[in-house]
Amino acid sequence: MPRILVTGATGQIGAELTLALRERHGADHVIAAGHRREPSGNLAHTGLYVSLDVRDAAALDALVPEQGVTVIYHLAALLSAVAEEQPLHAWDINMSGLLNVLESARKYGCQVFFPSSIAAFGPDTPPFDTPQDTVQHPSTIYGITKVTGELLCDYYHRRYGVDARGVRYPGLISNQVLPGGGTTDYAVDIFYAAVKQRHYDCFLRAGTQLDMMYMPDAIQAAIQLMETDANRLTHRNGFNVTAMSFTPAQLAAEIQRHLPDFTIGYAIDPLRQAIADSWPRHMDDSAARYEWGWQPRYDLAAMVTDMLRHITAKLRNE
Ligand code: AKB
Repeated sequence: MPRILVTGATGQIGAELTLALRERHGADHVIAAGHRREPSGNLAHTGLYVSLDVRDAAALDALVPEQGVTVIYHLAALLSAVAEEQPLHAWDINMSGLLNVLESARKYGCQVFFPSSIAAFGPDTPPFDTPQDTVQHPSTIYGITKVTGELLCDYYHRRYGVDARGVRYPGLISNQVLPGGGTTDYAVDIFYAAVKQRHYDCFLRAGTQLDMMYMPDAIQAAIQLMETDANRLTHRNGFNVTAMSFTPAQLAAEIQRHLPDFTIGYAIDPLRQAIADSWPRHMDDSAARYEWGWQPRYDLAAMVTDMLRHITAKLRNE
């Protein structure tokens, strides 16, 4: 039975991934580690929670053997827009954190999951059907930490045999934990505004097309990749994965099918627009489909139906 540590467990992916892993392996086998946000709800009540700053190598090095950790899902990181406002801080959290995790994994023989992002690509990358292996050259500090992270994970595998694996996530949409400081956050914010006010002012232009994914698929991708027989993998890190690709205008139109009086306006944030403009429009994820059977369950219509159902219920109970 694996003994799993999830860093960034109070964040957008971490909170749901921790609960999914606890369901799968038993609550006692999954340790949640967070730093900036306090755990709440089921996360706080179902298993062990530790406060951990991933930049603290000594604390991580003590925790891993003490708890007999065999697998680390390393999710603690700053997202794109907030990273652009504090580049040095973003480099520190995103890179020192990953290096510390890889070092502990090397010393104690752990498997590692590292989430990269569409941000690992840049303006020189082919924007449509973006190949698995292509020019990356990201123009944001967040993207630079992601591409460096992919390379570091590959290096630790080649040099030390660390079983490090990862995907390039698109924008993630969750009905539970809110994202913080990302460029794709509009695709979550819009649902709360639609249910509460029937209007949303989007910070990206109407036609900004980006890859997206509903959180249950994102959780499934991480677990499925980590459990795949290593012999099937040609790549290990930075697998392109996507489930849908849409613009704010297309998302608004799909919401209007459920809420006909919903309207959208545009109040462009130049920082986030510039970041979005540097990312691909639609990735080719055939390598993930071929090597480990990646198959998303939610398309735009299914995601919008499920999000509206959950957000409506959540706001009614508040
Ligand atoms: C962000 O917008 O920063 C993230 C991402 C695409 O990595 N959601």
